[in-house]
Amino acid sequence: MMDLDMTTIDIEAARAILRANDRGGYTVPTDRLYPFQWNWDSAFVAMGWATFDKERAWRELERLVEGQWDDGMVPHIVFHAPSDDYFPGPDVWRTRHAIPTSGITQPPVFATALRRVFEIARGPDAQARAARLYRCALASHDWWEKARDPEATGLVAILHPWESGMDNSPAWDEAMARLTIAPTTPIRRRDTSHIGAEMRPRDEDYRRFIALVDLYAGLGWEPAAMWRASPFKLVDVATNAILQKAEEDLLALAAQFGTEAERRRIEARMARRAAAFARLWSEERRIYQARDLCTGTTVDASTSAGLLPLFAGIPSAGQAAALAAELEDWLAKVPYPVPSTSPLDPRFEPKRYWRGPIWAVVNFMIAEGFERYGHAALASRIHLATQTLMRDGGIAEYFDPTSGDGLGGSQFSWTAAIRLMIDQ
Ligand code: 9WN
Repeated sequence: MMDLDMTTIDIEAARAILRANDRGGYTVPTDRLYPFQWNWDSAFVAMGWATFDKERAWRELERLVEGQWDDGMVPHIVFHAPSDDYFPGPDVWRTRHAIPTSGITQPPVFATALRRVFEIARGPDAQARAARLYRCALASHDWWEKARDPEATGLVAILHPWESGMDNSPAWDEAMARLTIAPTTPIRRRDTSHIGAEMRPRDEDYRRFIALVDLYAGLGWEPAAMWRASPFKLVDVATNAILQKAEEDLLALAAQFGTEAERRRIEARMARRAAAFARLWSEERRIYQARDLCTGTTVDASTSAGLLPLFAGIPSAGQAAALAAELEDWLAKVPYPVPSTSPLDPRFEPKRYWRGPIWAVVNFMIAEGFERYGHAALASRIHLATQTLMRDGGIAEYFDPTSGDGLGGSQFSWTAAIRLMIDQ
């Protein structure tokens, strides 16, 4: 257990990071490396702000939806102010939104954040603000259904690894290796001038990331055309689990802000998705795995995404126990939970981004998931490890599960937000 003074210092440090990364109502993930507003970062960050500055929590969500498209998509980046520190910028994305944005999305944590902010940050105008943001969240979930599950399978697909938020996960290796398209945009990486290249995706990954951006920009970012043309169509476990949790939170908000027809629509989607998740379960691997819609095959990679259905209450009690046992096997190999790729997988790399390192936001969702299933000891072990990692390794972007070292960007906003949320 940490002593009280240490805890107070940690909390002050976490709050100071959010204040320092505030750019006027929105929070950058960290200075220089990520100089804009990112979608799922901001959702977590809003929940962090809600623990000590209610007004700022609301503003974070409101500023994110300034970037929402007419069709309901909430983009993965909103470029509120220009910066040369990041590639690819708005000139590469070539979208036509009034405020420049990227043309793809990210895991939809928004409705979960909205519910939490509404519960914590009550105030005179909370009702009206929540009612407006409920409409934005609903439009975004409707977009997911229409644009990313046009065949009504119950599960949505991502069309770019950046949409998963777990950009270079081994789960995307095979699909990315199959890509035959080349980028037309010259690659001018900025990330490796801020962070050691050994901790970032490889140049080959960037060529493929940008090749997909160029392909979709050429299609005017039109969802149906993208769906038809995409050579990368993956049913990501994390995105679907996070969407299912967000639907649960949206449904709770709909009791107050929605219509009967909207509640029925959300419930129907949830029932379809819950049933469809059975297709992602691997009895042999004891984990959920992605599906590649281009090949119709399961992706045999065990990653932390595979544990996230716990967060949405999807597994049976038996499957939850199997997931706990699987995680215990990983933790026999590395001392810190939860590595983003199984340490038993030959593709595990403890320092390279989503191929091994620990991310505090993922830990938070997995711990909440185990808590939901009554695996309280495992849940608190994960929460405590997240706190320890931050205390010893700094409030970093991610952490090495073998050494506990803080890696990537420092003074990182969503890591700070999780520090504040764990303490609640
Ligand atoms: C691309 C901001 C974002 C996170 C993602 C993380 C990383 C961007 C990048 O940083 O992605 O979106 O340039 O590497 O993978 O999850 O939202 O923190």
